[in-house]
Order: sequence, then C-alpha cells, then structure tokens
Amino acid sequence: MPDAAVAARSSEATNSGTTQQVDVAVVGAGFAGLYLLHRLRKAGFTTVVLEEAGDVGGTWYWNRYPGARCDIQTMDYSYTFDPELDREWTWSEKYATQPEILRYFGFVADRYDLRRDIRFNTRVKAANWDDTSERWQLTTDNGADVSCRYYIMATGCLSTPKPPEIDGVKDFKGEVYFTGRWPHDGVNLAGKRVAVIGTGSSGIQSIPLIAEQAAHLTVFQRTASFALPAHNGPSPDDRKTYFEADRAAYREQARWSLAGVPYPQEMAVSWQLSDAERRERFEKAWAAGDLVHILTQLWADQAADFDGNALIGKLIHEKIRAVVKDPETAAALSPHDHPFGSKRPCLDTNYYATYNRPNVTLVNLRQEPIKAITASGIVTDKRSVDLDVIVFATGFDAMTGAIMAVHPITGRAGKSLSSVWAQGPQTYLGLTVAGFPNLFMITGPGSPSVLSNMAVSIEQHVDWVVDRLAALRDAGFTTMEATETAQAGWAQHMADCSMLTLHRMANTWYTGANVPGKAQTLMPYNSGVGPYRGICNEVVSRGMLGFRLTGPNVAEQCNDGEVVRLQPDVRLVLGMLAEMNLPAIESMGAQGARDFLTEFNKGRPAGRPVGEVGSGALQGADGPLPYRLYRPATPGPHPIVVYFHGGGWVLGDEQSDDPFCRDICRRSGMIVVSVGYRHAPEHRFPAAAEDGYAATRWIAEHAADLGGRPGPVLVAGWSAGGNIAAVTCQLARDRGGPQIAGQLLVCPVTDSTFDRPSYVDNATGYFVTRSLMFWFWDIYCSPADRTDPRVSPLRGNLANLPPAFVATCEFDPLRDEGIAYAEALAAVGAPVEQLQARGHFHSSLMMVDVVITGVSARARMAEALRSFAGLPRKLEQIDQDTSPIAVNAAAG
Ligand code: NA7
Repeated sequence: MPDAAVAARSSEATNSGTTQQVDVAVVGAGFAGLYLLHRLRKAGFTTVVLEEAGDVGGTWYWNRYPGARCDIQTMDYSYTFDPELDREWTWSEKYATQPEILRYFGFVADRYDLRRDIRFNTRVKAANWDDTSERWQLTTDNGADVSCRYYIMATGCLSTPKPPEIDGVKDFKGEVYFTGRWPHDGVNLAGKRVAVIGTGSSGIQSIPLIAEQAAHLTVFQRTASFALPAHNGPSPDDRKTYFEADRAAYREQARWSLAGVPYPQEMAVSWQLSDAERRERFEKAWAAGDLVHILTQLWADQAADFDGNALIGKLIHEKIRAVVKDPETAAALSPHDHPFGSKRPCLDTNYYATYNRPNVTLVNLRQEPIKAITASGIVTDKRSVDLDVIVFATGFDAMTGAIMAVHPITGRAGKSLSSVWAQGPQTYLGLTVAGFPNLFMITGPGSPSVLSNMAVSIEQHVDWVVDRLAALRDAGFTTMEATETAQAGWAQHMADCSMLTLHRMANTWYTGANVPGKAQTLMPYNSGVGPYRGICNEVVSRGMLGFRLTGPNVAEQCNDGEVVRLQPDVRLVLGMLAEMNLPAIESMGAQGARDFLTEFNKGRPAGRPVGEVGSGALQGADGPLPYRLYRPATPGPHPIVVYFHGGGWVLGDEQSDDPFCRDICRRSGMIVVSVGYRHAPEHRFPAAAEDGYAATRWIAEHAADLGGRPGPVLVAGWSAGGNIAAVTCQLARDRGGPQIAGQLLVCPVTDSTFDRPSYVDNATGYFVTRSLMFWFWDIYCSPADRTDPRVSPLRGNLANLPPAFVATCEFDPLRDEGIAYAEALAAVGAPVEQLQARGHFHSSLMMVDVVITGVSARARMAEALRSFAGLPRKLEQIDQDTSPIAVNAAAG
C-alpha cells in the first residue's frame, strides 16, 4: 500500500465495556510514536497511541526554552520512510528551531491523518501483563483503559526531567522554570535577575538569549561542557549537494553509518599527522559547526584513545581563551575533567562570547557549591545571589526514566520492570526485556539511540518491530519474548563495547551518573548504527535467535543463544575480511602468501612512535639474520625482550609485527629485538627453532652493545613465533644458557595434533583456519619430526623453565594447545599466568589500534614482562584505565 493511502484506513479498534481493545498500544506521539502508528496501520494492526501531552511532538512539545534547536542537521533529522514526504518538506535552517520541528510533526500527523488514533492528555498509570489472555492491560488517567496484544514504549530518551536535588527550591519566592517543561506562552525575563543552573545543551542554547533579556544573568556551572559554534543559517552547500545528488543513496548510507549521518570512516591516526595537519582538520571541523563531523572526522583514534582525544580538548581550550576576555572565566569554562565526546558536546550560538557581557556572571560550582536556595535567591559557599527567576537546565533522567518512572510495568510472575532494572537496565538489543513478553522499547537502553542520529535509529527500530509483529501474526504466534541467555549475552556485548570508546570516563547522563543513586552503566550502544542494524538483521536471519515465540496453534519456537560472541571490533574486522572474499592463503603458494602479507600489512595503522627504531644483523644458527630493535624513549639501559614474529614458520619477517613490537616496547619500557629467523620451505625444521635459540644467545651476549641491561633476557612471540620462544626456553635450559627471565607466548603453536576441540570449533571463519595450519606444518616439518620438542614443545621436558605468560584467544584453532601448554607448565610448578581472551581470534591481539578491545590484554602482557624482569608491574599511566581522568570518574 502506498504510504499516502494508509491514512485512509480505519484503525478498527473496538471498545468492550470501558476497555479499548487493540492489537497494539503505543506510548508517546513523538518522532517514534508517529512513525509507529503509520507503519502499524499499514501492516493492518489496530493501534492506539497514548500521549500525555496535548498534541504531537514528544520532546519537542515540551522543550520550548529560548534557543531550543536540534543538534543534528535537520536535513538528517527527518523521516526517510516516504520519499514523497521527504520531498514535500524543506527545512529552512541547518539546525531547525523547536517551533519549526514541531510544525514538521504537525505536518506529518496531518499528512497521514494520525491524530485520530492518538489519545492526547492521557497518561498510562499502570501496565500489567496477563498470562492467561496473553495481553497487556493498561490503566489510563483519562478515558477507557486499554487491552492490547503488544505494548510499545515510544517514550523518548530525554523526556523525564530530573528533579533539581537542591535544598530549598520550594522556599524560593520568585519564578521557577525547567527548560524541559517550558511554559507554552513563553516567559518574560526582561529586566529580571535570572539564574540558570546547568550548562549542558539546554543551558548552552538558552543562556545567550536569556542574557539578552535579563537585567542580570548568573550562570551556575557544575561541569563545563565542550561547545562549538553551530554556524546556523541555511543548510551548508556541501552537505546539500551530496544529499541532492542521490537522496536514496544518501539515506541508505546513513542507515549503515556509525552515527546515522553519512560520513566516511576516518583512517588517519593522530600520531601520523603533524601539528599543522591536525590544526587544519580541527579548524575545518570548527568551521563546519557539526557535531558528527567533529566527533568522527578529525582522526581515527579520537574517540578511543586518551592521547588522541586530549589533542582536541587542548585545541578547544584555545578557542575558549580566544573568545572569553576574563582569563579566570575562560579557565572555568574549559572542560578538563572528561574527554571530548565522552559527555555530549553542545552546539552554541554566541555562548562563550556571552560571558563578556557586563550583565553575565559565571559561578563555578566546583569552587563554591550551592549551599541552598532561599526565599530570595541562591547561596553558595562564597556568595549570596538575589534573584527573581531560577531556570533549571539540569537535564533528564535519561534513557530509563521515561520507561520506568512514568508508570509501573509488570511482566510475567508479577515482576516489575523497576525491580528488574534496579541494578541498571537489562535488555536484549535495547528493544525487549526477558520476562516482559510482547513489550518493546523504541531506542531503549542497549540500542544506539542518543549516540546516533535519532531519526535513523527510530526508523530502524520501528521497522524491525513492525516487521516482526507482522511475521509473528503470519506464522500464528501470539507472544515473543527475549530469553535470559540472549539478554545476558547482550549485556556482555554492551560491556565489551563500552571498552571501545572513552564514554565510560565521564560522569554523564549516558551512564546514569547525573541522577543520584541511579545504577551506572553506559546505556546507549556505542558501536554504531550500521553494525547494530546488521546485528538486528542477523537475529532474524538466524531464526529469531534469542527469542521464544509461542502461539495457540503452533509449536513453540526458541532458537536460544547469544547473537554476538566476538568482541565488537573483532566482529567488524572479521566481517570486513569476509567481505574482501580473499582466496585461501594456502592457495597462494609460499611466495604469493608472503607478497599478500606485505600488501595486507600496508593497510594497517602505522605503529606508534617509540624512542628509536634501528636495525642490524645478528648471528643465527647458520649465518647472519636481520633484526629490528625498538628502544623506549626513557633513559636506559633497559631489559631486552627477544621477539619472534608469527607466520607459520613460512611468512613474515622482523618487521611484520611492527605495531605489536612498538606497543610492547612502549607499554613495558623495554627494548624489543625482533628477529628475522629463517623460513620454510627454503629452510625447514629445525632451522627456525635453531635460529631462535642462536639469536637469543647472541642478543644476550651483546646486550650492552645494544644499549640493553646485561643479564637475563626475556623471550616473546606470537603464533609460530610463540612456538619458537617456548622452544628457545627449553633449549637454553638444556644447552647451558643464555639465562632467560621470562617467556611471553601469544597464541603459541605448542603441539602437532589437530584434534583438540578448538581445532574443530574454530576450523573456519576466523582467518587462521585448520587447513592453513595443515599447510604451515607440511611446509615446515615432515610428519616424522613433528613430535620433536623443538617444534612441539608441549612434548618436551617442562621442568625448570622460566616463568611464563600464555595468552590464548577464544576463537582460534590454536587456543587449546596454548591452554594445554600453560596447564602443563603449571603442573610442573612453573610460575605461569594465563590470559584467555574472550571473543578474540588468532590475530586480534596483534591488531594494535584496530582491535581496541585487545588493549587490556597487551597491558597485562607488558606487566608480566616487567615483573619477569624484576621491575614494578606498572610503567607510568599509559593504560587508559588508569589515566587521571578515569580515576576521577571512578571516584565520582
Ligand atoms: P544535560 O546535558 O544533562 O545538562 C544538565 C546540566 O545541569 C549539566 O551541566 C549538569 O551538571 C547540571 N546539573 C544537573 N544537576 C545539577 C545540580 N544539582 N546542581 C548543579 N548543576 C546541575 O541536560 P540538557 O537538558 O542540557 O541536555 C540534554 C540533552 O538534550 C542534550 O545532550 C541534547 O542531546 C538534547 P553536571 O554535568 O551533571 O555536573
């Protein structure tokens, strides 16, 4: 049915007694509720929308404070489901004002005749699931109660204002306003002494306009926000041209993007760019006045890496100092306690310049907290401010507030949602909750929501839900409920995702930290709308994975499981590799595979700077071998780590694990010497093993010449390199040296059998395959030699070996032989630390600055190396988790 014709359909809701019977009840007539109603009608469901406000608009109905505007370009903050609608409406400005956005919703409501199925001025007081009838029973405060099969919360993420939490508000004799509940007929502030408490988006948008009207404005700031000029006006030409060139393609690109606005993935990392290049990019972003641009387009590590992020903070501080004349005020306005982007940055018009006005005062609550609100004004530790008006721009009980606090929702066995969520929201996909059948949330906690263009996320959720309801109906199912397993898996995935970005390092409404007593967790899904969409689609394509479906005349269906078991970034990397449709490495021949690896490595981020990188030749078992040396920037002499690269004894060289060597050098503060040992098929077993041993001996003997600390060395290696490191320790013990202080084995080959479960479970699909490992073994080692401990160290004598750190990855064919080696070492009393990296594959931990979730594993490896060398486990604070900001955030 064409979209425009849907309006003509009747919703066919029926009333039985005092109860309205519908297929679907929706709460909220904002962006999500309106589209839901349209789509549900189109799919043939009887629907009622219950809305507390007097008209459509949701958050835009309530947020009418001066200066209220969208902070995503309105060209992007629009419905896209109907190209005709898209063409019929043209926004007048880059960031539309609240009245224009409200007019847009009115236009949409009229166009599809939506209001006739919306009950305005109606609040849901309670919602109870009735197991017998398999329906939700809703009690309302206005008119008939509602009985519905499906109950959908389209309540918005920022719609329940947070209480002011300051003593004495009730005592104040003047006027009190909340930005989130601004009077519809406006407020006259002319000639009045006004206070604004709060400097988030609402405060920052309203302060310049309030300052123009008020006799005096005092701004009470607890946390300074990062704000950049919106440069309002018409939509910028570059974006408009891009959009108009192919609207459908533009919209589709937005749907699969990171933030719901089509921007390319930035590839250059901050340390590859000069100061001048970084400044140029920053100035461009500052001039663009676009949050998505500045949050994604500066450099690839800006959102994930503390150092890369801090560069932006400094540049913005400069901008603030350039505008604000009083240095003390400028300093107070400059955020220092959270990474840029970890708290929602704001778009402003003349915000910083407003503080140059004689009638504006900034009170820094970090230095003088509010003691109380009195009858006449606000008292801080240092002053008393007399006021006529107080404006609370103190924000919202975000994400969960509107779902939980508006009314009790009671699911199966009388469990209330607020008790189930007491320790933080638990959802599957941010859409559903186990124990609450047929309940859906649009942009709920656990979905991209506020970390994306809401328009794109809302349409994706609405489409997914309505498509599922239609499919259930067609198959004869009447209930749909997430399983506990699926929900727990999603919680784990959310926790994994939270390690990808710096959001966890700030006290914000993203984490619930703005509401005293609220459980804290990163609530929005931070890994992008495109990947999230892919996961939702995968749930469907895998037979409604993680949902239990029941119906009166059909067999129950439950395909239980977790939709994402890989780390989020590993999932993306493996997805990209799969899309490349590469031929199997073993089909390329040894030289072809080496060429492929060289090309492949060119595409990875350059390793980070270390003090010095040098190269030279050392003496191997049968002639000179090249090496590459990574020296820390700190004064030496440093302990030396002898490193063996991966590549199945066939591929790679002393440079092929360059980013990992740099990372270990930086994190451990030690010299890393990467050895270019000989490869098969030119040099078969035991060439690599003997080279490993000879190189270690040579390096130990030449430690001082290399600038290293004389005495025991350490060995480390990945994959076949881990095999060589392990073998070297056994040979050094048996051949009278050199002394080795510790061994770091990352996904090592330790045995020549292929029958452990990990070889079966992870035989294909995770880049290193069972068949590739067969190929490596065949090239390097004849079957008769494979039980020799110089290639199968697990079969050797494990007594009296140096302490070991063994890292294995869950989705690696080599996982179980690595674990077996660690266990065998432990069994003979060797000190051994194990790290079983959940959700990682064979190459994960090597993919520095690509697989961010490998950071903590590499930090632990470096700590282990340091303890083997007799140094304190922790170097300085290179790890993000121990940065001063993280400590502040943790301390609240
Ligand atoms: P925000 O961004 O949560 O901002 C609220 C502001 O109010 C923020 O500066 C808070 O400081 C401050 N605040 C909150 N409670 C207090 C108390 N008790 N005392 C002093 N200051 C307080 O809400 P907004 O409405 O501005 O923006 C919400 C979103 O809407 C925005 O991101 C856009 O997406 C649209 P704090 O940071 O907690 O120290």
